[in-house]
Amino acid sequence: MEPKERSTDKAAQEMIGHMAEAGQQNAWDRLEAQSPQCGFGKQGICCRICTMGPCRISKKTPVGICGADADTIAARNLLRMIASGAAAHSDHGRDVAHTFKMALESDNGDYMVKDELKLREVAARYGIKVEGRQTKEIASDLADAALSEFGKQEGTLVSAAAYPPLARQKVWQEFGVTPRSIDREIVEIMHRTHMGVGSDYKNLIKQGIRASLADGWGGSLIATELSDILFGSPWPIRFGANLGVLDEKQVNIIVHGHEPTLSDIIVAVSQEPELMKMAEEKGAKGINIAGICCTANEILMRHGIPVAGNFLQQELAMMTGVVEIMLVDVQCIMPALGSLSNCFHTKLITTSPKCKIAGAEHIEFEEDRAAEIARQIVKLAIENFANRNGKAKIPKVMERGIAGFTTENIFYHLGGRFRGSYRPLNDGIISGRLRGAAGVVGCNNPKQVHDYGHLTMIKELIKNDVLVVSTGCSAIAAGKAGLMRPEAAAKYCGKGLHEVCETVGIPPVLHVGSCVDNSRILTILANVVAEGGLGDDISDLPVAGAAPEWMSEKAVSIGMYFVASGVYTVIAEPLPVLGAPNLTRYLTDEIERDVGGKWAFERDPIKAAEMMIQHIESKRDALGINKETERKLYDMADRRALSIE
Ligand code: SF4
Ligand code: MSK
Repeated sequence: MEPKERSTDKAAQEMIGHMAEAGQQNAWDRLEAQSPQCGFGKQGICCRICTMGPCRISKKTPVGICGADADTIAARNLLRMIASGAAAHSDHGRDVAHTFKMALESDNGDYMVKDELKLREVAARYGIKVEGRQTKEIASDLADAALSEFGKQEGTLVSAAAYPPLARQKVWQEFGVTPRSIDREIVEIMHRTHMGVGSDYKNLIKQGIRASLADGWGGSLIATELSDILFGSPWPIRFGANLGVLDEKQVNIIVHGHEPTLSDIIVAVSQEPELMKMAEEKGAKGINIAGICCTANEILMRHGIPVAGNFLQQELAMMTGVVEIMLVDVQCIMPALGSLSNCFHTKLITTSPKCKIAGAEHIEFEEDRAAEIARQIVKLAIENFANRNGKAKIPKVMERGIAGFTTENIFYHLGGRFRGSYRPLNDGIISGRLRGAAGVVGCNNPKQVHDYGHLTMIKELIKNDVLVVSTGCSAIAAGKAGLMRPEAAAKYCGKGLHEVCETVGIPPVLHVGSCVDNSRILTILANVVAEGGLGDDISDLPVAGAAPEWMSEKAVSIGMYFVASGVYTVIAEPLPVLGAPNLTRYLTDEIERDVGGKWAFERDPIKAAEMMIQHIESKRDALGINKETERKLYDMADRRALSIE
C-alpha cells in the first residue's frame, strides 16, 4: 500500500516511505499482517469469560455453553471495554490527586498551586469553605475530597450533582444511573459481567452508563481540574505541530502518553541554565522537548510545547533518528517502540510502575523527587546526543496554531474583554449565525487513512457554520492541518462562523486539551445550558459529538458518557456489537428515550458530518430557533438590557 493510502499527513507519508525502505514495520504493516481480522471479535460475539468457553455465536450455535446469547455476550464485552477505559482515565485522575496532596505536604517546592482562583471555585463546588481561609488549607480539603470520590461507599459523586444541569441529573436519577463513586462503578462492571451474573443486556448497559458517567463527570473531571490548579490553567497559546518540530541540531526529548506530572517538570528543568550549558558542551544547540499523544496536549495547552504528532506518528517520530529519549508514562504507547528503539540510539524510558515495556529502560518517577528525576532524565538525553548513528531524516513539515482553550477562558473570549459570558455564544446559535457546535475527538486507527476522518469531518462541519471543539489526537490532526490558525476561518468556514471567529479572534477549531479534558466539553455544555435560551438540558442543545478514527477502550467510555449526557455521538469504526441485533438497536436508537443521546456508526466522514448537522438542525427545530427572523442589530440600550438579564 502506498504511503498516501495510509496517511493524509505529508510528514507521515514521508516517514512511512522511509520505514519501508529501511525494512522496518509499522502499525499499518502489522494491520495488513493481521488481516482478515476475526469476524466474531469484530461483532462482539465471542466470549471467553469462563473456561467452559471460549464460545462463539453463529446461526448454528445461537447461545454459548451457559446459554448466554449474542446480546448478553456483546453487552458484557462492551461493558468491560468501558470498565477499562474509565479505569484508565480515572486512575490518571487519582494520580493527579495524589500528586496534588503530596505537593501540599512536601516542602521541596517541585509542585505548587498555580491557579488559586480555580482552586477556590472548585473547592466551593465541593462544599468546602473558602472565605477567610489560606490556600493550603483549602487545597488540602480539596485533595481529600477528590481522593474520597474514588472509593467512598455512601452517597453519589459530588461533581455529578454540582456540575450538570438539574434536568440532566433528574434523567439519571429516574433511570437509575447516577454515579456513586468512581472505583465502585468500575468494580461493579467486573462483577456484573462475571459468568452467571446478569444476562439482561439493557440492565448490563445501565451499569456501563453509570461507570462512564463516573469517568466523564468524575475521574476525568478531577484529572482536568486538579491539573489546572496544580500546573496552571491553560490560556490561548501559539504552538507548532508535526514532525518538523524536531531539530537535528538540538537534544530532542519526546514525551508520550497521558499524564502531566512528569512532563510538566521535564519542561521546567530543561530550561535550567546548567542543563542548557551541558547540552552546548556536548555540541547541541539546545534542548528541544516535543510531545506525542495526550502528554503532548497537556504541555502544549499549558506551555506551548510543540507537538511532534498524534498516535500513529509515535513510531515515525522514532524513525527520524534524532530522538535522544522517548519518555513514556501510560496509555497509547505501542509495545512496538521497544524493539524499534533498539535499531537507533534512542532510549525508550518508561517511568510508571504500571507501564514497563520490553526493550525499554525504566526510571521510576516519584513525585517527591520530581525535579531530581527529571534532571537525571534530561542529562541522560544530553549524554545520548553524541551516540546518534545513521542519517537523520526529519520531514520539513510543520504547522502553527493556537491552543489552550478551556471552559473558563472560552467564557472570556466569547464574551469579549469586558463581558465574560456564554451569552454571545448562545445568541450566535439562536440567531443562526452558528448552527451549533460539535466535539470532534479521539484517536487514530490504521483502519482509516491517518487524519483523513478528522480533517474531512471538521472541514465539513465548519463549512456549515458548526463551531468545533477538539481534544486528543483529533486536536493534533487539526493543528497539523492549520485548522487552529485564526486565518483558517476565512478559508474553511461558512459565513456565519467566519464572522464569529473574526469578531472574537478565535480559530474555528478550539483545542480544549487531552483525552481527560473531554470533561471540559461536558462543563462547556453545562455552561451553555445555564446561560439560557437553548433549553433546560444538554440533550436540548444543537450539538453533536464524533470520534472519526477511534481505537481505544477509553473512547468507548467517552462516547458512552457523552451519549448518557444527552449528546448524539457518531463514531467511525462501529462498536463491537453488530453481531447482537437487539443491543445494536438499543444503542443506536432506543437508548435515546432513556438518556437523551444515542450512538451512530458511520465510516464516511462526510456522511457522518451530514448526520451530525441533520441532528443539530432537528434540535434547532425543536427549540423553535429555526424560524426565519430578521437579523436584529443591537444598539447600546439593547446590549445593556442583555447584560442585566
Ligand atoms: Fe461461554 Fe458462557 Fe463461559 Fe461465556 S460465560 S465462555 S458464553 S460458557
Ligand atoms: S492519546 S486515547 S490515541 S486520542 Fe489520548 Fe490519542 Fe486516543 Fe490515545
